[in-house]
Amino acid sequence: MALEDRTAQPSPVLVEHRGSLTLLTLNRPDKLNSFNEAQHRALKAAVDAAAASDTCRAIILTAAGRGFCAGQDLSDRVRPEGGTAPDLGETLEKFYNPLIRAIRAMPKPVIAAVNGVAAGAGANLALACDLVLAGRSARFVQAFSKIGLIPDSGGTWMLPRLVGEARAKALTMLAIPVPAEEAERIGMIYRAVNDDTLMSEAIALGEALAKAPTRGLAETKQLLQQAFTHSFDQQLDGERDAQRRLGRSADYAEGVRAFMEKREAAFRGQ
Ligand code: T3D
Repeated sequence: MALEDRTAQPSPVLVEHRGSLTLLTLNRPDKLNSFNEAQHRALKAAVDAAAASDTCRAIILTAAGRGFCAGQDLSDRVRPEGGTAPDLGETLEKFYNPLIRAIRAMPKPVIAAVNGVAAGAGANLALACDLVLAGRSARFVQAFSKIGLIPDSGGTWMLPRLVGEARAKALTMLAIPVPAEEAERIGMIYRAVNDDTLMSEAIALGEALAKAPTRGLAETKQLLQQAFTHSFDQQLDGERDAQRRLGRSADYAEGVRAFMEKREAAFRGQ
């Protein structure tokens, strides 16, 4: 009989496939799912696998326990007075930036189901997702200023665009916690929902998106993201090119046929 390995660590990220929907669950609940290297590596590998998968057509990112993610695990950052300072730029270069870039480049929709507090890089990880649902007890905290850092993981780019520069400066400089309902009201997230229906609503949304014309959603996502830095003319050109590509897709042909035949379209993500 095989002996149980009592030293085995639980996986820091759980991956579940429900048909074309992939659920990724941060799984360090006793640390409020804050990031250490193992969680970074596991999440990036799972995100890359979802991006490359032909089966996966939508992703939900959520977390175990009472929190979504408290950002960097600060217990990995404690040093004695006079000790050598860590190179935080290296951590961003190696872990946080590739993760955020992968989510923004993901050619399928990513839903964040924020089940509790999202702080520091954890807040900005959620905001990098395409649709953010949050339980009413969740809150978003740009905690960085409390430890002398800047809002990373895309926070300085995303926040002023979502909530305006004035509010972004207040939320970041004062580290004001934003409850889920307030986050919805100011346009920071898509919707606040009851805690006990968060996962069922996220899954319903994910299943609907997983049946949608995936290539069209991917082109929509990229065009909307580029809109912040492109001119109107560049955007018109981008729309022309995307529409040209999509006009040749199987899902477009199916969508038009289904409309004419007054039936539900059966999109295959192709
Ligand atoms: O370092 C680099 O590589 C650069 C990249 C940086 C990215 C970043 O994310 S920097 C920002 C890091 N995060 C924070 O500063 C957030 C720190 N945490 C908090 O502000 C609060 O804990 C929360 C707002 C997240 C939650 O508050 P609350 O009152 O609900 O819970 P709590 O009691 O403060 O925390 C519960 C436990 O989790 C507690 O441990 P204990 O006392 O039960 O043993 C607390 O120490 C621990 N915890 C919370 N956040 C972290 C953490 N432990 C390690 N790292 C954390 N980030």
